[in-house]
This record gives sequence, structure tokens and C-alpha cells, in this order.
Amino acid sequence: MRRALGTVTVKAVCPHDCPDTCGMLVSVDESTGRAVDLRGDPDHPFTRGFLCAKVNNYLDRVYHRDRLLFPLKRVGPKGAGQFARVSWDEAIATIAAQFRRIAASSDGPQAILPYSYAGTMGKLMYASLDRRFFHRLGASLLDRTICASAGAAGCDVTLGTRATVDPEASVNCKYIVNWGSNTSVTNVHFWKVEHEARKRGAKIVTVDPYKSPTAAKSDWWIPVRPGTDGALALGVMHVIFREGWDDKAYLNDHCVGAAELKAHVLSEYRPEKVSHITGLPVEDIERFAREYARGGPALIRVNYGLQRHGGGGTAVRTIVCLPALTGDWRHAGAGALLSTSKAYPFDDNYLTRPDLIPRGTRTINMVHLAEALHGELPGPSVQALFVYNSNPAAVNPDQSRVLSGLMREDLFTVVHDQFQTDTADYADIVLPATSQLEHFDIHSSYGHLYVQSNNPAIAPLGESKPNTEVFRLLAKAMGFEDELFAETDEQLAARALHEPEGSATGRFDGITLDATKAGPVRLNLPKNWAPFAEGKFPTPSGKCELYSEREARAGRDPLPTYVPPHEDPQTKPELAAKYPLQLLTPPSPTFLNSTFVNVDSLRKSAGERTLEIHPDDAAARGISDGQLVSVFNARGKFRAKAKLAHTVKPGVVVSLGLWWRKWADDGVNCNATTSTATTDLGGGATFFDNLVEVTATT
Ligand SMILES: Nc1nc2c(c(=O)[nH]1)N[C@H]1C(S)=C(S)[C@@H](COP(=O)(O)OP(=O)(O)OC[C@H]3O[C@@H](n4cnc5c(=O)[nH]c(N)nc54)[C@H](O)[C@@H]3O)O[C@H]1N2
Ligand SMILES: Nc1nc2c(c(=O)[nH]1)N[C@H]1C(S)=C(S)[C@@H](COP(=O)(O)OP(=O)(O)OC[C@H]3O[C@@H](n4cnc5c(=O)[nH]c(N)nc54)[C@H](O)[C@@H]3O)O[C@H]1N2
Ligand code: SF4
Ligand SMILES: [Mo]
Repeated sequence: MRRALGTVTVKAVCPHDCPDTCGMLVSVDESTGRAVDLRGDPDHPFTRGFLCAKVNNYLDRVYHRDRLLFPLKRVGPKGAGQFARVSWDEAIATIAAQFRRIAASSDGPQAILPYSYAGTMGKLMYASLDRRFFHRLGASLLDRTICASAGAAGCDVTLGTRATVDPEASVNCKYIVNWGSNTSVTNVHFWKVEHEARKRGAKIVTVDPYKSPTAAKSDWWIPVRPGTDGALALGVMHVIFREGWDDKAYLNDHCVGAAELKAHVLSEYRPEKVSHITGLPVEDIERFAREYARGGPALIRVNYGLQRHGGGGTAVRTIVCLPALTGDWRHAGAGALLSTSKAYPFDDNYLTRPDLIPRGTRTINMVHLAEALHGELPGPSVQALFVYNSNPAAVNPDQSRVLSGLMREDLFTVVHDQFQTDTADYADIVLPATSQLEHFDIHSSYGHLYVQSNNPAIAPLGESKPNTEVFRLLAKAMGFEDELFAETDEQLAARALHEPEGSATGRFDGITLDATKAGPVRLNLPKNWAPFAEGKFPTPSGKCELYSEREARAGRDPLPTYVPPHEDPQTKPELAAKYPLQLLTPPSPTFLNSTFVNVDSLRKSAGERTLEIHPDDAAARGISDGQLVSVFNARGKFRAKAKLAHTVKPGVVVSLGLWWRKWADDGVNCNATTSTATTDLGGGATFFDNLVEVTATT
């Protein structure tokens, strides 16, 4: 007798660029093969049975009426979005022919530029055969700096690695600082940890120029002036040293440069000066230092918002010095948390094969896409662009120039995505991508310490294909060596779980691929892991480097100092005379960067494009609540509805992003005004370092 068909449950993983990396349970109707329900895994220690508002509706995305189901080729003018269906064979043959032509031309293969970011964070779909393919081809390398590289570089100076704690252990903290972090929105499962800590007596503080949802729910909102966090941290250090609250034993045993740092902050960063820079009252700086140093164990959840300024790298370098002064690294869950991603010893070199990169290949910083498309960078001009896992027409700075670059008649553009994004409108070939429910992957996380596999729940929709498969097909069409592309996705994942030779941390010992398919497996780390309790920083000195010889050798300041934003009213008064307002453009809570803008329910809950402006700034410009305004600078402009609010101080305005052109009546989004200038360390993007003026539109 045959078993009656029913519903099966499949263990999946949320693929989105979010620290929480949730475990998901997908119910599939066996008779139709359709996913009918999706929810958070109650057995996952970090997910704890709930998903965020965006992914609760994930099936609306998977089965969206606009899913790309077939390859397409352009049949209308560039950018007009007119396409006709073609076969995979034709699409792949067209791409391979173009790549061969360009590689054989005098420009060579470096005129081909891959462009990807974190549409999916799965190890295989994020970076594996795609990298092997472009390395073997000899294409230009892409430096993936758009999000996290400034903070990573800042952490490396001080700690030798990312600021990491065991996030589940943070429940024991007594003082938690969300520093440039909208935790209740961008890291909801860690917000739950903070909330539990609060029930046990912790105080929650948020340092943010914007009264974000997190700031609004905190015990104390500290509205620092944008881009001045480094100065605030140095002022806090001044008070700690002045009052003798520093943990002298920790500084002595596990740090280098405490004496130099002490002398530096005592002479250079008096609270009065820091007050002038940050716009915060002296009493608040003193109080913050006292509460932080005396009210611990304390954790600083340092996130990405404060990095997106000219001095963002040094600001993070400076902030992550603080737990050494207080000795908070001694306590599990306390210290500073930027990302747990480096806790995983995956064999990335095996997946991506950097040994295949031809010597002398140039690297293009992804923030400079506008310059790359306009032939303004050294080396051959870009003739072909292959976009996947990203939507640069919406997310990149200097949008107008990105769009005019994509309009170039002689540029051959391929976009592999699940949807006809703003970028796909400019493509010559569009390829349909599977969603996370339709392919296998293995995941690390940047917000917890579990390894998980994503089991496919349903068959690929239409003719969609996973990233890995696209590069197998392309490699074959290009005649590349079989052995580079022959392994299956599961074989790749199993191999990536072997630690690279010579760096055996043991954290994967005993963890099999099968175990990760059955559910989340914690890295081999003790419960209440405290990585720097006994120092052992992976810096050249093995200590926390408050003073950095490496920075001195690189011609930079060996001690942390305040680096002002590129566009700062205090240091650039001529620019501020024309464009006096500092514009911040974080994503809307119901979008994930530009993902989900096309899901009707989420777009509706995002509401209209607004500009939050202080009533004094509005009055000075004759702007009333609800009025349509133009937000502009020399780079470009966009329109939004004025929202008079005390969520910002005078001089600061906020417009939540990241809309698609298709849903904007002016055909652009906030990135029409943002700059391609990069951060002081790490070459990161400076989206929030942006002076604008605002006028009522007529
Ligand atoms: N719902 C949702 N969740 C997300 C994302 C999303 O788009 N939507 N994106 C994901 C991604 S890719 C990332 S990188 C993370 C980002 O996570 P977060 O860093 O938490 O996110 P942001 O909203 O970019 O920035 C956080 C806060 O920094 C503030 N900020 C801006 N400038 C400054 C400054 O100079 N100093 C200080 N102290 N604060 C400043 C902003 O006002 C904002 O409220 O979130 C991830 N999670
Ligand atoms: N003004 C301003 N600009 C910003 C930011 C900001 O706060 N303000 N935030 C910045 C940050 S933090 C980041 S991380 C970047 C994010 O920039 P992106 O990484 O470009 O992020 P998304 O907009 O989410 O676009 C991801 C795309 O990948 C596609 N995708 C998803 N899964 C797959 C897959 O399996 N295969 C393929 N081929 N495609 C897939 C999605 O459909 C989506 O179109 O944006 C940055 N831009
Ligand atoms: S919280 Fe983050 S990881 Fe969890 S479902 Fe939402 S986007 Fe995905
Ligand atoms: Mo990001």
C-alpha cells in the first residue's frame, strides 16, 4: 500500500544579509510539491521560533508573480526593459562568445568585471564557483567593500580580527550600548538577548544621530553628531583614565600602548572639546563614561551605521579599544561585537581558488562602479559586467553616474537574479536565479556561532538555476578544465568543512555535512566562550594594540585619533554654506537594502518616501509637514515627503531607503545624492557622509 501523500517539513536557512542567519522550517505539500508554510525553527537556539516581518512573508517572494522564470535577451533600447525569452543554450553561448571576444581583444580579460554582493549569504552561492570562474578567466577582481570593510579594517588594527563575543552569553551583561546599530530592526534576535539582559537589570543605551526604533526603545538615546563617534570614544577614554577607572591589570597584561594612549587622550580629548565635536553636553559624555566603566559587564554592539563616514574605519578602531580599558573582555558576552564571521574556519581558498588569479590582475573597489563604467580607473575600460547577488542600480553611491554608465551602448551586461530589478532593466542578458527554497547551501553567520545547511524544499521554479550551476555551464562553454567545476554543491560544502592546512582551530572537529543538514550545529567552542579573556589577540604582538606599529609603518597615526567626515559642516564650512544638512539614508525596516521592495505588503508597510527633518530646519525653509521636498547636492537629487519630527537634531535629516526606480516617480532613490568617496581604512562606502540642501518643490 502506498503511503498517503501529506506535508513534509524541510530545514532551511534564511539566506539574507542579516546577522541572525535564522533556521527556517518549510512545509511542503507532497502532492503538489509546493511550499505551503514557512516559519522560524523553534529548536534553533538563536532563532527561537520566530522570523522577522520581512521573511515571515517569504513565500510571497518565492511565488511572486514577477519571478524571472526563463533567460531573456534585450530586444529594445538599453535601459528600456524590453526583453524576449531565449533558451539557456543561447544565453550561455552569447555570454561565452562575448567573454571570448573581449578576452582576445587588446583590452584582455580584465575588461570583464564581475559584480556581486550579498543577495545570498550561503557559502556556495556567495563565493565559490563564481570566483573560480572569474579567477580562471582573468577578469578584474572586485573588492567587496560596500558594507563592512571599514569596520573590519578598524577592528584588525586594534584586535587583529573582528570584534567578536559569544552573542548568547550577552544576556549576562549589565550595560549594553547599541553604537550605530539599529539592533531592534537589523538584528532582531540579538535585540531579544538585549531585552532579556534588561529584564535581569541591564541598561540599554543607543548612540545614534537618529532616533531609530532601537533608540526609541532604549533607556537612553545619545544623539551624537554624524561621523563623530571616534571623538566620543576618545572622550570616554579621557574620563576613564582621568578617574582611574581603567583595569590596570588587563591593560598591563594584554595590551600594548596603554601609557601612550592615556597621555594622548588626557591631553587631546577633554570633554569640552569632545562636546564641541559631537554636539553632546559635557555632562552626558561624563555620565556615559561613568555608567559604561562602572555599570558593567558592558557590551558595545558596534554596527555598520557609524562606519559609513570618511573616518569610519578609525572610529571602529577606536571604539573597540574601550573593552580593554574596562577589562570587559574578561566576561563572556561582554566586550564589543561587530561580527562573528571570522569564528568559522571554512576553507574559502578551496572554494574560490585565488591561486588561479593571473599575476598582476587589477582590483576594482565596488564603491567605484560609477568610475569603472565611465573608464576613469587605471587599466582597460570595462566592456562587460556580470551582476549577481546585487542590485547596483539601486544600492551603489552616485546613482546617476552608475545609471549613465549602465546605459553605455558598448557595455555588455549580464544580470542573474530572481527578479527584474532596476539593474536587470539595463542588461543585455537576464538569467533567472533559484530562491533559497530551490537550492542547497551551507551557512556560517555573522551574528551567532552555528553552522547550518539549507536543504532544498521545492524544485526550481521555471528554468531558474542556482549561481553555482550558471558558472558550471559558463565554464564548460569557455572550455575551462573540468576538475574546477565538476564537484556537486554538496561535495563542495563537505570539503569546505575541512579546515585549511596549518590553521587547525578544531572548531569543525566532528561536524559532518549530514549533521548540519539535520539542524544547527554549534562550532566547537566552550559554552560562554570569551575569546579575549586572557588576551591572545591575533595581532603581530599577540596583544590588544592600543598603539599600532603597523599603522605607524603605513604612514598613519599609531594612536587612535578623531578623523572628521569628508563632508562635515565643522571642517568644510564652504561646502556646508551650500549644503548645510547631514543626510542619513539607512534602509527602511521592511526592506533588506533593495530586496523586498517589490513585495506588495512590505512596500505598503514601508509607506511613502519621507525626509525626517527637525521643525526648526523645516521652518527656516518654509517647509510644512507632508509637503513634497527636493533633497539635493552637486551629485543629484531625489524627492520625498517632509516629515517634521524630533527624531533628528537640527542639521541632520533622514530618508529611509532603498527604493527601486520603478516605484519612484522621479526615477531615482536616495543614492542619487551619495558619494563614492571611501573610508580612511578598508576602502568602505561613505553613504551617510553626505551634505545636502532641502527645498519645497513647487
Ligand atoms: N530590516 C533590515 N535589516 C537589515 C538590513 C536591512 O536593510 N533591513 N540590512 C542588513 C545589512 S546588509 C546590514 S550591513 C546591517 C546593518 O545594520 P545597522 O548598522 O544596524 O544598520 P543601519 O540602519 O545601516 O545603521 C544603524 C544606525 O546607524 C545610524 N548612524 C548613521 N550615521 C551614524 C553615525 O555617524 N554615528 C552613529 N553612532 N550612528 C550612525 C543610523 O541612523 C542607523 O539608525 O543590517 C542588516 N539587517
Ligand atoms: N544609501 C544607502 N545605500 C546603501 C546602504 C544604505 O544603508 N544606504 N546599505 C549598503 C549595504 S549595508 C549593503 S550590504 C548594500 C547591499 O547591496 P546588495 O547586496 O546589492 O543588496 P540587495 O539590494 O539586497 O540586492 C541583492 C540582490 O541579490 C538577488 N539575489 C538574492 N539571492 C540570489 C541568488 O541566489 N542568486 C542571485 N544571482 N541573485 C540573488 C536579490 O534578488 C537582489 O536583487 O547596499 C548598500 N547601499
Ligand atoms: S531576522 Fe534576518 S536571518 Fe532572520 S529571517 Fe529575518 S532577515 Fe532572515
Ligand atoms: Mo550591509
